Amino acid sequence: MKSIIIGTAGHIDHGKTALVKALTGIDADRLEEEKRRGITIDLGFAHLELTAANGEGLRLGFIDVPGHEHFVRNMLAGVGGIDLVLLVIAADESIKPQTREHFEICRLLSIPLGITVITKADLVDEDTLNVVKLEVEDFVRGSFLDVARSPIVGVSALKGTGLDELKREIARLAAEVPARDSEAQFRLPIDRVFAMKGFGTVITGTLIAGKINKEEEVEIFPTHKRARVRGVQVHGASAEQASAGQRTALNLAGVQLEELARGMTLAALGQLDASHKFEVQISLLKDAKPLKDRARVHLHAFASETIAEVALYEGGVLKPGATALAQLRVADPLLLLPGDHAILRQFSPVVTIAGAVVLDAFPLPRQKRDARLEFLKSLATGTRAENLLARIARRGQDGLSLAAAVRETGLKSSVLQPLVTAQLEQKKVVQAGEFFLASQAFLSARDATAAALDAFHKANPLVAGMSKEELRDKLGLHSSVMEAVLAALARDKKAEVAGEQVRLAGRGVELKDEEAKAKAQIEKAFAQAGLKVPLMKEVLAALPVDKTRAQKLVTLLLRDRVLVKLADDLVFHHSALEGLRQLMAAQKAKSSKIDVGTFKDLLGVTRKYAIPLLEYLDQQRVTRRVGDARIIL
Ligand SMILES: Nc1nc2c(ncn2[C@@H]2O[C@H](COP(=O)(O)OP(=O)(O)OP(=O)(O)O)[C@@H](O)[C@H]2O)c(=O)[nH]1
Ligand SMILES: [Mg+2]
Repeated sequence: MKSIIIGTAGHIDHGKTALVKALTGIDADRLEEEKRRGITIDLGFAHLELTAANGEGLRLGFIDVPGHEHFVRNMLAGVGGIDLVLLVIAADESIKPQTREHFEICRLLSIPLGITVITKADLVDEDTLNVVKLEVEDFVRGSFLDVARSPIVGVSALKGTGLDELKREIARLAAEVPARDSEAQFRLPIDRVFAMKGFGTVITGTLIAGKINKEEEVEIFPTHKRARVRGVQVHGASAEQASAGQRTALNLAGVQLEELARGMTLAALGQLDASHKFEVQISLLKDAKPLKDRARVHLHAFASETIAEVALYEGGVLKPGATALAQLRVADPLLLLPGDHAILRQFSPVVTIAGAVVLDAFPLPRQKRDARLEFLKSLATGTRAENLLARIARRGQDGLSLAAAVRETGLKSSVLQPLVTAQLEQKKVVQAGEFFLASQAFLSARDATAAALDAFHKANPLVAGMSKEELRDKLGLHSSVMEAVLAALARDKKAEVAGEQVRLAGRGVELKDEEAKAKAQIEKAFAQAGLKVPLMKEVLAALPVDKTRAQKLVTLLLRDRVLVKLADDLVFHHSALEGLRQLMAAQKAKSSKIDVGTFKDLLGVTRKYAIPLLEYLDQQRVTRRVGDARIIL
């Protein structure tokens, strides 16, 4: 059975609620104040089942909106997820201000389908009805409601005339409603929150993407709170699952009523995220005032509402009727994804002025303007695969993880993975651990690595190679990317990797035989001495090489941290210091406090050694000095 969401739109008192009731039998004005004042204030809901001409069952969910100009915000909270609009115009009043505003909103939101309904047909004679029809025809010309595509139906909710024709037209158009994207992560913008006796917390909304199941763990945005779906209702009946395009009510466990509000969004746990900045394409209405760069506006997207600043990318002012790329910086974080629509209303006086389509919800902070614009323009026209490639490419040498791709696109990883695999096969993309890099970016990371190694060898002719850590810091690469780059260089025999050390092939110090022997001799002398280290000059004097070369060998050993210098002429082998740490750990079991005397006795060394060693331990946070003694940490 196909599920369709139908919204009403139109000026106050034109008969929207009466029409919904005539069609469904349900009074959508549920608030006491609405009944008392005879107007709609907040969203109302109703449902109806129809059979399409092809025999398919149709489940229609109605969202009835208020027409009053003060409640356009509530209208906006309902209209975001609809498939089809009934633009209601009373025959005795014809087109009025909110007829225009609601119609513009529907256009700006790119609502695909609609029917213009002329209500209260019983209040006018046939000539007047025909005149109103002509006016309306003119009004909708060129839009999605143009009579070439979309009917105008005259009805009387009071007398019941025209209702059958309207149902027929709804059933006909429902067949044209495109299936919602089931490959997307589920998102449910919350439009109502209430407590139900015996059930606890209930939220309702139009499921705009994906599917949601009973017992599923969900995340609430922007607060990141979690909840469990205890029960699902679709169009008022219990269900195991709700899918995109259905009016959905969820009974939530693990969350308090006060932690939920209209405007929040439910989504799959740990998959998506809210954002403060959105790259959008803005379309300014023809009769709006020019929109200045940095203007503040009210932003409405699905059921949410916040204040946003509009930063125009091209030119300081957007002319009425024009379209431009812009960044919206919102006061409260929102969960929006590419393709989502928003409505902008002037800050004051509050009137609808523009629509915005989200292109990207996670702008890179330091991307250059030209690259950014090129990226956004390509997103506006690209296929799913092309856009994914553009998203990978814009990350340059940082690459894009699958998790980040899910967050940016709202698609499931099961949809993205095959796209990435194809791009890996086509060599457009290279994988580096959990990241995917555009081939070009990977190549330049590779070249930069080779250049950095070359520079290192030139500056340090006596050093065997560069440490990976230093190389990574220098290039600013993530360790996964670094590893993949080094693996690629090694595969091409351009570099050699030994443990934590990297060198270009054929570069780095090649110690001559006697130098290598001398180096080993120094190391051995210190390793065997433990903490009672010899004087460096004595060790060096015994070597088979001259003094300057011997000194350079010591530099090498210090650089590679084989030897550690604690003070002038006080050098230890790293293994001796490691042993000292273990000794201190064992000592701690006996007493957590140690004075210099005990330390000396424990190590069997003189004060000359004991003091620098204790200072070393302090610095390494193995001990902490308290007066003359130390606490072992
Ligand atoms: N004669 C006649 N009266 C109608 C018809 N439809 C609605 N009305 C009356 O018009 C008044 C307004 O109708 P509603 O359905 O509440 O109008 P609405 O568009 O929902 O108004 P808001 O929600 O406040 O914007 C009520 O008194 C209805 O009884 C109709 O087809 N014929
Ligand atoms: Mg109403």
